[in-house]
Amino acid sequence: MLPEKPRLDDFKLQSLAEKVLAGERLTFEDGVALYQSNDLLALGWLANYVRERRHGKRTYFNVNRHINPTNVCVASCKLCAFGRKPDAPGAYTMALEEAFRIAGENWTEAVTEFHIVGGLHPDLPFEYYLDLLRGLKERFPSVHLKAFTAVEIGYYAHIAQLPIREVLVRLKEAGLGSLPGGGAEIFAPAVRRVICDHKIGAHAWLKIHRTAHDLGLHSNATMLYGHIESAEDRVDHLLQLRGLQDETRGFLTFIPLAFHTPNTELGKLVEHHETTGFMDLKNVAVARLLLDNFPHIKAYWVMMTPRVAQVALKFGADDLDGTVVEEKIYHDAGSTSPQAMTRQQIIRLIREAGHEPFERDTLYRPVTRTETSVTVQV
Ligand code: V47
Repeated sequence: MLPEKPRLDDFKLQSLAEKVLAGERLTFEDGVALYQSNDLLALGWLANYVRERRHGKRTYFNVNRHINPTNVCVASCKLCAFGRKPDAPGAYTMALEEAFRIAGENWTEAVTEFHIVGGLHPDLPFEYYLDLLRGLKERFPSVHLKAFTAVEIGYYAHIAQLPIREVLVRLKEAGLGSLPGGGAEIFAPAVRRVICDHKIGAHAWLKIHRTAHDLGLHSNATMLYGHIESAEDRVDHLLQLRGLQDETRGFLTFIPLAFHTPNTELGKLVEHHETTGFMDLKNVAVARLLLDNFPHIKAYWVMMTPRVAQVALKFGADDLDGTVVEEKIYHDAGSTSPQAMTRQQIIRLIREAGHEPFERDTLYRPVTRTETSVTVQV
């Protein structure tokens, strides 16, 4: 049983706490007040209250594999350590057969999702991405393809000279199941100009997700924090996401992403090398409180380390993504988290937090397993 009220050390949170307990929507000013408060335990209590109201002690996880078909990218975003120019050391582009081979490496039936994202390649035609999806579907028909950020979709529209809707329709026909949440970064134009000048802006990012939702595709959303953004920029970002979700109900999960400085240009503009545990947990809690229409908040352990991600389950997060075989984007930016976790390791983190592990597919449908088979309950 939850106590009726949180213990508040920061009395400025009083009226805000009352709103949360009453299930009322928080405002922009409330969001800024949450970020300005150092009463992390009160924020955590409130976020956990909302989390338990929705999900009880259930914590979701999935078994997925990341595939990054190319790191060659025409953009030169200051935040990124992954992208390379075509002739730079370490640049790679997978032939389709290679991508299919990597997808199947150490293959187990347990995998229910491929998470596919890559650079904006100057020479690959749109057909490459369609063939990639078709080939994966042919070889792994039961696996959900969560592929291509809105930034990539916008780029394909540009190279193929097609409207966004048409690009999404063709990708869906080829096997696309949903869109991941990357590329959102921070919507505020002044920040975007510095950290990812070459990416589509907020309006285009939101339009692509709106169109995907309209076509019946679900998607996720992210926010990159811990660089040059202000509390106001973060709240603005979250409320723009909340606004679109009010319209479409197409988002499944929000994932706060902590900026990793190593090997990035942006790293030279910030004072610290990494975000703190306090900052990571605060972002999870504020997201849970402001995004009242998002079903799920994900603690992405690759980004926040398994230790902090586990604690985040008490600060508003209800989802631990995932087994994540071979993550590259964060590891190129110096992440010291492991490259993968087993199902058993994830289940242990969840159980130790006193929660019930709930294996899901990408669309949060339950996955049940016997010794020999895997079933997604539709
Ligand atoms: O958009 C890139 C971020 C994102 C760095 O939808 C960096 O389920 C920190 O979106 N430091 C890609 N962040 C990852 C992503 C994601 C991850 C997990 C699950 C889902 C999902 C989506 O990674 C990029 C960018 O915001 N990123 N470089 C960096 N140096």
